[in-house]
Amino acid sequence: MKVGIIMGSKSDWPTMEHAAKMLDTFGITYETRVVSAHRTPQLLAEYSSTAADRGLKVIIAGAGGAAHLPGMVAAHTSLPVLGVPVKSKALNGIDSLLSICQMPKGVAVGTLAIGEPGAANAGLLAAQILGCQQPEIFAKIEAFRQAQTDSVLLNPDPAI
Ligand code: RP5
Repeated sequence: MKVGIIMGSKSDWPTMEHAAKMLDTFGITYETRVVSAHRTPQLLAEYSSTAADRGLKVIIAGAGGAAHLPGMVAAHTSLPVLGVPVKSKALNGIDSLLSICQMPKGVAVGTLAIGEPGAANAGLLAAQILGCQQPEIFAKIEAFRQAQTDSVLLNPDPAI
């Protein structure tokens, strides 16, 4: 596995599966786990502190509400951590977004958009990070982007 996709709860999966689907697009292997910052703090410490030794290159971490998971994972590993703010019921994910993006200086979390687009883009960004070292992944990303461009240019009339 090259990427770890973790989330605070099973209830985050409908959002986080979009990260997995994006990695599938590029043929990148990953593992998926529920790892909660507040319900399973010891598992969080173990998972993130052993991630690099287990061969992971990037961790995608999604959580909602008071979303400490990505920051706590980043505190335990020097691997790049991509945080996905899961949409919460009370505040529509604004709470998740601010919890994840406002990391104090010195420990970085790359924060994506709230919800499904953020999860998909976390998968894409993980692929781009891996693509810096792996030309075959880089080529797939270039093809993916070109296909998006072509689909717009080939159908320029929004009324059709
Ligand atoms: C967070 O609390 C999870 O990431 C999830 O987004 C939210 C709600 O969790 P559940 O109550 O659905 O398990 O820890």
